[in-house]
Amino acid sequence: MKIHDVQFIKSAVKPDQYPDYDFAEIAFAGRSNVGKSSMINTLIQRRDMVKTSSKPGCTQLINFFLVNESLSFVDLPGYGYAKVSKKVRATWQPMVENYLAGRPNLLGLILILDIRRDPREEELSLARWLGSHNLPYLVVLTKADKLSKTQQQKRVAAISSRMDRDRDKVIVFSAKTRLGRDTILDEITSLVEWYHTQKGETD
Ligand SMILES: Nc1nc2c(ncn2[C@@H]2O[C@H](COP(=O)(O)OP(=O)(O)OP(=O)(O)O)[C@@H](O)[C@H]2O)c(=O)[nH]1
Ligand SMILES: [Mg+2]
Repeated sequence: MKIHDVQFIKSAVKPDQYPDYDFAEIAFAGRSNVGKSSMINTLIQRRDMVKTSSKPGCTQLINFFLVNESLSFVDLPGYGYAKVSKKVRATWQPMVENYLAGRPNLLGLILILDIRRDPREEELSLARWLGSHNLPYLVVLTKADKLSKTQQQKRVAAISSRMDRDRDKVIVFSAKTRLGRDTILDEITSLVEWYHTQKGETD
């Protein structure tokens, strides 16, 4: 897939604020500060289309972007950031869960982990939830530039086994070197093609 056009559509906290379109949608989820927003910037090749920060808790709303006027990317707020107040955390979880459960055009998720860290309960339970709702997801291990090639392969083996995933469904990525960018875009393209086939059959 070649990306030639990206527009920021809007931010939302609840379903009646989501954009009223049914373009195939891909959401980016993961722990706070893991690099979700940076990954979207790398995929769309805009250094700062999506706001990023070295401080966790940067993205606090659900942000919708329209790619090539036909594909929607959604940057989700991160979970598991201990320093935000209980009140803020209590609004995040339903915000993301409502989105995942209530967005009919959501095709799949990019579940992002820091390649150096083991998945924790949040990632494992999100993966189980996606599985039980038949929502496809791709596991992407980011910040790979922090490790050597050998260390990367060791982490792929450990994390894919922990998450009970085929190794070839776990992608190594770096926003810094763009490693893995084309693979992620290819996977997204396959998902979108599958979505249009399905839609074509029911429309
Ligand atoms: N070395 C390295 N740093 C990265 C990479 N991806 C992101 N970062 C850095 O990690 C920090 C967090 O990146 P963000 O993209 O803002 O993370 P996020 O997951 O969107 O964070 P929240 O919006 O707070 O949930 C920033 O300082 C980025 O520069 C990467 O692949 N390699
Ligand atoms: Mg962010």
